[in-house]
Amino acid sequence: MKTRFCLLFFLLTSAASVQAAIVSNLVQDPGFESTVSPVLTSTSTPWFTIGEDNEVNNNSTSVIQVTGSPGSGVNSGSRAAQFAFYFDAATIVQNLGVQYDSSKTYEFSFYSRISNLSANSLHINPSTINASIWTSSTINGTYASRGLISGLTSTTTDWTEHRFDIASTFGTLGSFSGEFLQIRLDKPNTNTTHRISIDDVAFGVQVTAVPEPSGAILFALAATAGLGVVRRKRRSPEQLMSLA
Ligand SMILES: [Ca+2]
Repeated sequence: MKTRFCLLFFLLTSAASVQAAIVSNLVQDPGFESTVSPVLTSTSTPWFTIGEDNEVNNNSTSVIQVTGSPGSGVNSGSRAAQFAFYFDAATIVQNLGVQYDSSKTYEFSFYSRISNLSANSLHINPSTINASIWTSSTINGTYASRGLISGLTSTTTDWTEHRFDIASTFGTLGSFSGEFLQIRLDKPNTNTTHRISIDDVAFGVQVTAVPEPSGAILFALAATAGLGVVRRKRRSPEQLMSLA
């Protein structure tokens, strides 16, 4: 019985270990790998900027693509986006082109890292990021904020993952089912201590997969069945003795 209990426990814990996951990322160019727009501007796609210095003339180089190797300059691939100007505040934006469905569970995540400590004594403000979700009744229309997470920090030593369960973090979004989604990553502070890099943005429907029986589980089921046969066979002589 003890062996069977252990196998049953194994089966249950194997099934419970299946995690919810995003099945398809709705973000285009999530890792900023496209070379089409190495400088993000108010008119670049799929990522564009809002609030850059000198954006009126669309020639600000405040938010750029930087190159590097995974784990250092970039989180993955060979490129990342960077808020390169200490003095400037700016926002990286993407219209996802899909409608929010309040019956589904979504997840929003991205990685950030700070670098290049400024030597300028004016650059004293925290190098933080705000993440927000906006919606509009028409695609590429007028978007309104449906929730904001502010003050997200990272370090110079490693890339930091920021991950949000949409329902609990952006509570007001639930009232806007059917509206088109927009995501924003904002450097709200001017005169920050560091440059801030962003990589691997993900936004998608969270699905808890129904597990297929794995090889280990099938083996355990077979082993459980086999033990039953062995026990019955071993019991037979005792039963014969008692009958004698
Ligand atoms: Ca990348």
